[in-house]
Amino acid sequence: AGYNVAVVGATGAVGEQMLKTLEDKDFPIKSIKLLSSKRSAGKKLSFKGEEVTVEEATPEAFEGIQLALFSAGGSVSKKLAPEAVKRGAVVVDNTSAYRMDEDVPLVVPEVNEEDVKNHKGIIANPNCSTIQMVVALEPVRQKYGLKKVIVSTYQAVSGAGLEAITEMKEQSRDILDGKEVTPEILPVGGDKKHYQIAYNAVPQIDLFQENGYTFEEMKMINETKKIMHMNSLEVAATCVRLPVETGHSESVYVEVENGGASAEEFKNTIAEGEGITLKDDPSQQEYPLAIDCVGLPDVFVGRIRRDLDRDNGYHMWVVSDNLVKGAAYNSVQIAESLDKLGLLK
Ligand code: 11C
Repeated sequence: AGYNVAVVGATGAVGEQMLKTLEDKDFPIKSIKLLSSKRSAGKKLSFKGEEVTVEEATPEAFEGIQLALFSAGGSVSKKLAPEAVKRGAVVVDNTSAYRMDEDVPLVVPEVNEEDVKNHKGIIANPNCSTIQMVVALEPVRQKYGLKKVIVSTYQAVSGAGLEAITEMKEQSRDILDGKEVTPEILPVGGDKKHYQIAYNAVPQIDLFQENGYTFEEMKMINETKKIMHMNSLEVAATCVRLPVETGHSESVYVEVENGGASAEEFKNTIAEGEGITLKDDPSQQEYPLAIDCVGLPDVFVGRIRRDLDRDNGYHMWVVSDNLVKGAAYNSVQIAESLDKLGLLK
């Protein structure tokens, strides 16, 4: 028993985690097809101890596929997700291509699992920095109601792909060796200028929009409202890239409808949230660190304080592996929800 599954973008940073998560969670699989660009086709990857040859992603490759997990960039999803759907597959898409489409549910199972029922072939997996934030916000919303969120991020280079990791490592080495560096990828492959990421902090992730916010910032704003079904929620974001390999960190300030809870009560509320591990003990210098969350599926929360001026304001530090809960793990959770609800044919 199990499903015929395709993983598109199998050779990328997220693809690698996708295969690992499917293995770890023992998702019911009858057959697996690993798809990629023509360039990476022919590579061999291991799945459950078997060697699988990566094939080129073409429309015909989706014949007989019931579930397709896409993580090969927006243009690939735009071109091939409809082809997979046409052939009967349900697509879980990890790019920004369809996230804001009205017909496409945008799902974080801890928050809005039921939305998968409204799918018309495609379900979108949110942006990594959005996912970890809404997981942390959900218990707060349930208990106190949400009014306003202000987030500043400290994001890892793996969010920009394997090449960005290599760029950071090579730059670090070159700088220590006293060599000159020539940035070529970060902050954004497709933008006009590139800046050094090693030993630096870069306040640009993705391209600037006309309103002065970057696309990453607008994703955090718009996706949060959509996932939480809260159009009137006030959200502001500033997204910054740091020379961290994996694990996004976020400073989140939240104002709730019903204030007054002590920091201790607020901590207990967070600790009970689904998918959250509270790590918060200043007396022992205990707080979430990016390097400690690598490879783990949880969202880690700490540094919880009540605002000093507003009795409905709280501050927290939210950390998660951007390739795991931020991408692959959440996609596989969506697949599990589809399976559980009998939505995979
Ligand atoms: C980053 N958040 O850290 C981005 C990567 O929309 O799925 C994920 C891009 C996306 O650069």
